[in-house]
Amino acid sequence: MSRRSLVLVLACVAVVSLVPLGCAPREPAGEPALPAELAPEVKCPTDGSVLLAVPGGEFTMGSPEAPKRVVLKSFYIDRLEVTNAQYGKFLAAVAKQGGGAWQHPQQPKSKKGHVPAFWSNANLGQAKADHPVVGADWFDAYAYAKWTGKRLPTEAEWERAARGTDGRDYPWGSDPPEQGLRYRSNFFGSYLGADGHRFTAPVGTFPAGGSPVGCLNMAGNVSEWCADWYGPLPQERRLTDPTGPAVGKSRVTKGGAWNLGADSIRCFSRWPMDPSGRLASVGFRCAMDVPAAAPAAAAASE
Ligand SMILES: [Ca+2]
Repeated sequence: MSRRSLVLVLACVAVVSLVPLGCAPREPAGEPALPAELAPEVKCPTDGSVLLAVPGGEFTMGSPEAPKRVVLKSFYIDRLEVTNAQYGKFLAAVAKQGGGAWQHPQQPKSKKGHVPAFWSNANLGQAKADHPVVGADWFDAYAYAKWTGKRLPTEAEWERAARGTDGRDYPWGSDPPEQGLRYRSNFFGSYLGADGHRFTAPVGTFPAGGSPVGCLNMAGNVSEWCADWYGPLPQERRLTDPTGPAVGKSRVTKGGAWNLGADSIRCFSRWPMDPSGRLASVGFRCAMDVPAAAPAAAAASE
């Protein structure tokens, strides 16, 4: 290929990558109807995040080689990954009040504060206000969630919110995240940067990559901490509200990231990670239990 042709091809890649995939229809979600008492979404007053209701019931968890039927209670989960702007408010609260009230009991005594790695990095850190926070370790994520009154999702909750009930590979279905030069995810595709993002993307990018319940960026962008210790999934084919092993050395991360390939961002993929590890590819989102008096029911009774 001549140098001129190469330049033309690269120019085309740059132009096509700006075309959104938003017009592509999502596969039928197959979501059960929300119980009447469950508000479809709620807003967290502390960090301003929107949480989506995930109705309780059964779903298919795990790889196609070892699928499990898992029953969960209804819960709420953040629609988006936690951003640098949100995390900055948490750091301000820690600076003002000290972080002790939100600290996990097993947090190492040697740990100093909650400022994430890469916080000053121009591509990844606080300068990118609407990008997902990265470089926060598991204890940072735990403390952030506690500050907001939320918690980290269990691995099962995370996977249910990502892939719906029908065992699909990706949040949007079974199609790969990259079709030609059209992308549904910020991941490491065939053409470097052709998804429009060399590192993280603003949260909410790739609306066509949403999950059946409406969560975005569950495949790619940043891998996400879950509450569970990492271990083999239980032998049983049917599980109810699983919370992972009682003890462990690593915590679970899910969803894959901007620097991982298509296979690694499938919903059932899972990685062990040192809870004190701070990577440029790992962030998180929060979840919460359904309040004892659900907002919709409370509003109706007023
Ligand atoms: Ca993600």
